[in-house]
Amino acid sequence: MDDTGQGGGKLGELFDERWRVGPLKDGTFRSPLHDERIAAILGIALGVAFTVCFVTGLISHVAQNPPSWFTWPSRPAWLYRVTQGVHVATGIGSIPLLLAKLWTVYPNLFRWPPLESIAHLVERISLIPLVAGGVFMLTTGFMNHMEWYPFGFFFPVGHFWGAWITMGALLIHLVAKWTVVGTSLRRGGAPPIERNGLGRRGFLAAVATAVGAVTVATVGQTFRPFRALSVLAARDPAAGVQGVPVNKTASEIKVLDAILDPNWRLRVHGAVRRELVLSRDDLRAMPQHEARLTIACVEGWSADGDWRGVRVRDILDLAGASDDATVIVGSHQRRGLYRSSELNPDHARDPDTMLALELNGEVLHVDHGFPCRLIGPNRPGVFQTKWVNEVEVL
Ligand code: HEM
Ligand SMILES: Nc1nc2c(c(=O)[nH]1)N[C@H]1C(S)=C(S)[C@@H](COP(=O)(O)O)O[C@H]1N2
Ligand SMILES: [Mo]
Repeated sequence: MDDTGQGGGKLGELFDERWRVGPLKDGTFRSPLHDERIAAILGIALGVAFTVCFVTGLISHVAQNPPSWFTWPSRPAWLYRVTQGVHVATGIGSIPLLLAKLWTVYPNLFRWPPLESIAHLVERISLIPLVAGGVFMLTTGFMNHMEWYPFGFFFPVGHFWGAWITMGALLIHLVAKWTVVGTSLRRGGAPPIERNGLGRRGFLAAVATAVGAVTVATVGQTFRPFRALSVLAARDPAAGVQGVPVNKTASEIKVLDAILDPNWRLRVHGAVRRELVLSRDDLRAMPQHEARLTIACVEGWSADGDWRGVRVRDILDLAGASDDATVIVGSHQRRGLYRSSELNPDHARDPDTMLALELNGEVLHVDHGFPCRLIGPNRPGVFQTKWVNEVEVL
């Protein structure tokens, strides 16, 4: 790098030239691609990508853990699908960006002198949470999207706190590098060309191509026009019984006996004027509603289906629940976070929120939640509870 060996600050004088061995020697890193301007351009791209990830990640967080002053709306119906699809796509696209950036700047680890000033020390230390955080976010995010959970912590909690640490370190880094980025972008000049090698433009074009390639090869999991190109995606949004992927099957969750019981009933209770106990025939005898709605899984895939069933609000009216009631929809599943979900009044009263009995013209498959499952607009997939047997009005 052209700023190595300046030796300016006070701390720099503490380092004896005799310690300058191995990669610390001048001229170890010859590629002109270890370049400030490339680092600046990749840094800006990563800053934008991480900010998009952070904002869309926080949206997913408040959709799933709404603070008391906030209600996640049921409209627009496509909102969560888009924010979470963008989150995972931007995150995956950041992987080649981060690798390229780290490669470009790693010779700085061997800068001489290693430290120049207290400000330099602080800036160096802030790189630890930045690099570790960036790598942690992209690896845990990617593993989660691949449905691979080898780590011993609950993914969203680690990923959530990792995001704050990473973004904090990114902010410090941005302040520290602001002037350098400005000058190196203005300086322009002839791009460095290594003899027989890749120039600056070529290198950036290669990185952009890699970002484009991983995006095109994965985004079809949520963006249907790219489905045929989606060779690297964790999910094919059209592969699954009744044309919709299945996350957890009925036999995995061990609900088959309960849902196939001829005496199956749906119980509606809590703050209601009449408790209801409804059979499948009772539900089929109620007015049936149809809507095309999306399963938008938090893990980044999404799929549409034509759903048919009973509106939740019709069930609430039949039971005499109040208009502004919050509702818990429970299932036969015994354990696990996703065995039930909450409907805020907006979702409970939405004309498309229903207990579906059919999917794409067929009786709901056991793996999609037979006899009935919750489906509504703009809900994270984890809240589209399957194998519903209980509606509790709060
Ligand atoms: C390869 C890159 C990434 C992938 C594939 C990815 C994937 C995911 C997934 C699947 C979730 C949903 C978790 C859940 O609710 O179960 C999520 C949530 C989140 N992500 Fe990422 N992510 C990536 C990178 C990032 C980055 C770079 C940031 C921020 C700098 C970030 C911030 C967040 C936040 C704040 C949440 C919400 C966590 C919560 O609900 O508490 N992600 N991400
Ligand atoms: N009872 C129950 N409902 C559940 C789940 C679950 O594990 N248990 N998984 C959820 C998740 S994570 C998603 S993405 C959707 C998937 O629905 P599908 O299998 O019909 O596509 O169901 C949701 N409903
Ligand atoms: Mo999901």
